[in-house]
Amino acid sequence: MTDTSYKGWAAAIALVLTTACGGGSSGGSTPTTPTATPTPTATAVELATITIGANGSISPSSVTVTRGGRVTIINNDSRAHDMSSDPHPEHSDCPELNQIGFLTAGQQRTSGNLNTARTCRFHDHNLPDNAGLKGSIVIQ
Ligand SMILES: [Cu+2]
Repeated sequence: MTDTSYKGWAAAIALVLTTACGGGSSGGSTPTTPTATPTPTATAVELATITIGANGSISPSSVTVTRGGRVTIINNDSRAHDMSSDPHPEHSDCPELNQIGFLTAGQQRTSGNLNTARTCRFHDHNLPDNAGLKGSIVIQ
């Protein structure tokens, strides 16, 4: 009799353990977060604007325009800047940019039409080595 009741007791424990183990419902696959696709390429516009800030540096240093587009440079610095096409001192690369030229404090001017798909670089003719006043215009 003792033998039989022991077996029944063990079976009851085994049943409880099995039930407890089967209860886990976790472990579903964690959804992977899709990687956001950054869009670093600038949108080409017909008229881009570059500002010379009070810190004496241009922002942004690169803009993208459509073919035939133009660029306006606004001088918000407290001193004058002479914005000219590269290379210094010939300014022969993109003569359309030379139409911007000398800007007194607060003044702004727009380039001629940039008709060729290429990249035009410019600088401040009076500060040709100032990296903060060098920029590029991508014509698409
Ligand atoms: Cu120059």
